[in-house]
Amino acid sequence: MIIIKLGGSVISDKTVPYSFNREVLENIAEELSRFYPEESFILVHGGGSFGHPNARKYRIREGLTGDVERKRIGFSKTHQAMLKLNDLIIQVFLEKRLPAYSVSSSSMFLIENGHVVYGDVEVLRKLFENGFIPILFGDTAIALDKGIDILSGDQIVSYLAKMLKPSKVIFMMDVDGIYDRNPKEKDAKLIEELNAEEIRHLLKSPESAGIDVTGGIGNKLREALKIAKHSEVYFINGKVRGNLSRAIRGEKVGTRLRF
Ligand code: ATP
Ligand code: IP8
Repeated sequence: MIIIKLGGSVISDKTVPYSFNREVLENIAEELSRFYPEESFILVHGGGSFGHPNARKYRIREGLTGDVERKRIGFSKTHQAMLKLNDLIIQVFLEKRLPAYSVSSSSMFLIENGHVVYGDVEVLRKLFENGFIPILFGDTAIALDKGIDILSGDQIVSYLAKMLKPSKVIFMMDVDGIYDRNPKEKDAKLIEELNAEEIRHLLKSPESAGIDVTGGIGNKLREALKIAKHSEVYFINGKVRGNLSRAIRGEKVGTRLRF
């Protein structure tokens, strides 16, 4: 079984509200159909320009504080925005005859400090044992510490990997892999292979490595460090046709973690 994280930056333009990269999704679905059903998949997608603007507007990460009535409405609206994005993705898969099946993360997980503390994966296990491709997503979540919060797709991937021990976890992003500094900086170099020590070094020295540890990529690397103890981990550019197939086949592409 392979778990794939579809980055929000791959499926959507984060600067354009409610934008959906349909063509990119069609390519991804086509590539998956070359391997399904011999290989089973679970997909988790990010919020892109559907979830994040709502989460920001209603300050969901601050929890159920302040004007709680407005907060509750915002919590629901953020979830509904994610359902819309999820539906667009599912429709593309169904058109390609792939039995994608939507699973709402907010109905499955309880969180604390942004991490999953409860999540029953049995339904998920049965879904893929019966040939479905479950598609989860970063979502709103009930939080034990502050009532409500946002659960990121990367945290979901990390929890599912711990519970289900997939052979591979593939993070699809809008850049070619992990760089030695922010890829927007001049002279940034792609790192083709990373071991545990090198990841710890990148996370420990954000200035020299140019990695924003509080941002998305730091979180991804921290989670990947845990996942790589039992599964192969790849970071690839999800917008480049053929990359997903290469990672599924275990060929050289993007950044691979070697432990
Ligand atoms: P989401 O988590 O919202 O689904 P995503 O999975 O697409 O989104 P981001 O959190 O946006 O991923 O992280 C990917 C971004 O991180 C890239 O677009 C890149 O610009 C940025 N980034 C910063 N530093 C690095 C680095 N050292 N290596 C690779 N990407 C980096
Ligand atoms: O994009 C966030 O998921 P992520 C989901 O994977 C919401 O961090 C609702 C903003």
